[in-house]
Amino acid sequence: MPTVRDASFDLFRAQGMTTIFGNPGSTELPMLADFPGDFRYVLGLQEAVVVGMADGFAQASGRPTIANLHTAPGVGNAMGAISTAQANHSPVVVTAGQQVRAQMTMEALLTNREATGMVQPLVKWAYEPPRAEDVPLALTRSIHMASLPPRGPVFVSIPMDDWEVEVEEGAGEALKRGVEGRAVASPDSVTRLAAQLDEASNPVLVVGPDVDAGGGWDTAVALAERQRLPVWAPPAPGSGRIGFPESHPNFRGVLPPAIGPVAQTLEGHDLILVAGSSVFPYYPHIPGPLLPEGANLVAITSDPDEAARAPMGHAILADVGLTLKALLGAVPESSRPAPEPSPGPTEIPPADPLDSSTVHTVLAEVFPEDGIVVVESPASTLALRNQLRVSRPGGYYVSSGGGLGFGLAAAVGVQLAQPDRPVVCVLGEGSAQYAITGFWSAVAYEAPVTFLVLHNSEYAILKWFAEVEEVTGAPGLDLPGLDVAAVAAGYGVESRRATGRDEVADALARALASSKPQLIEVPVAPGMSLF
Ligand SMILES: Cc1ncc(C[n+]2csc(CCOP(=O)(O)OP(=O)(O)O)c2C)c(N)n1
Repeated sequence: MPTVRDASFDLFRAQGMTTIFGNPGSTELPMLADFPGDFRYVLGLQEAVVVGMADGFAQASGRPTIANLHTAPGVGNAMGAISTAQANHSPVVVTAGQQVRAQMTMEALLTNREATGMVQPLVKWAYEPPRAEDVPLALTRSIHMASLPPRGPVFVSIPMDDWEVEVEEGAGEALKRGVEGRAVASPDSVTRLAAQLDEASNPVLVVGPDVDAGGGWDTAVALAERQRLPVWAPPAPGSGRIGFPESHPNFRGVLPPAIGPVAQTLEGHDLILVAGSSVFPYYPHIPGPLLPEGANLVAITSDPDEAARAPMGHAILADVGLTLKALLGAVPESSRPAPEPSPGPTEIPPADPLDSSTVHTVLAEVFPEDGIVVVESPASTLALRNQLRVSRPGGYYVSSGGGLGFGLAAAVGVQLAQPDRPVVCVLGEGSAQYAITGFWSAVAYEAPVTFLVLHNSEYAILKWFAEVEEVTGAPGLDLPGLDVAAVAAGYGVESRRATGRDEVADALARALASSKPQLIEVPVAPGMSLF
């Protein structure tokens, strides 16, 4: 009979999971023995980076992706990144080594004493198989759990002496299984929603990250056009992908991230249709009415938790892309007047020294049509959205959970999953530190990411929050003396500093044309950039 290792790698192969992200320790080496030639192992130098790269790869490939970690301390290092993968609805299959079964009860060195409990709230399913023979079935189950809606990370702990054990007869059957989970809303609810939409006098559409993840981009555009809907993106900090072209004339902008301001922004609309977003990823607590006076809200989501926890409105639990398609087929061409054309990017007056908004106008000029931007630049995310107007599916990734350390690592994973699309990773110099070793993986695996680091020598967003929260005298908000270009060069990334518009434009164009990772660090004025 095949060993657990052979059966598991056959499973990974059958599921198209031949790229494995990992950081190995002694407890993982037995899994990696005689590593098959048709697999690619992508080494991350710290576990948070391993999971961040796997998250980016999983989202950009649309496929479940393995992140193999080192027993308790390795899983511990990765917890923030696993929580981000959960917020991102990213199907990351986290596996970790464990002490041999004979030494677990005596808790020999490197035993993860409560492997499943450790990650429990951050994953859809956490498991340590009771017998070695069960490992391949546990991995099969974990892959299906990660891939079924709502997608998300799972965890399997595998004792290191399991890999050589032979599986039982018939074990192969389970490994061949497929599981499908995209379910459209019932015909009744589609008909009701279609009538509600068509009869509304001033409806509006809010298009969230799961529209992109679920392949609903074109349908959302067609629905907005047929029903003459103005379109908003959900609040930026909790919304990891863009589901609607931001250069489209119907696109109005990004909703503000607080209760009162959202209702104010949507004032005058009688129906708010939300697709593929939680309702809503608010952050600062600015109280107010949840909805404008007299408005109804209907949300389509594939996440039962999102559906249940919303503080207002009605929710339809179903595949977002398929349900939008059914809705599109059920509504007529509307005779409402077309929404006011989008105001387009805000004009930015020349700034010396450069500010982040100006840098984003330069980025917009050189950004390739099929480019992908991965963003972790908290004080300039809105300016980037305003200037860049991302308008291709799979073109934008940001951490949905608000945790830093995603951007740099995810950009490497996204680039490995999409080798033919240019990837630009925009980082604050503070954010870059949370996944700094990702530079090494970009070089080692020849991921030609263009890293654009906006260096303002501070945690600008936290200074802004301090004002909102009326906090004065907080320490730890300044970042003097960092040199990201020098650190990246130490990892082998070709790095330069650029000041002035033309120098930045030239450096970006050269980096985008390069087949190697490149970094451009730009000193920018402190403070928030909103446009
Ligand atoms: C894991 C984690 N730790 C801390 C924070 C808090 N935090 C949010 S934004 C921020 C500052 C980021 O600084 P930088 O990347 O330089 O961006 P800027 O605010 O200057 O645009 C920090 C520390 C966080 N979001 N996640």
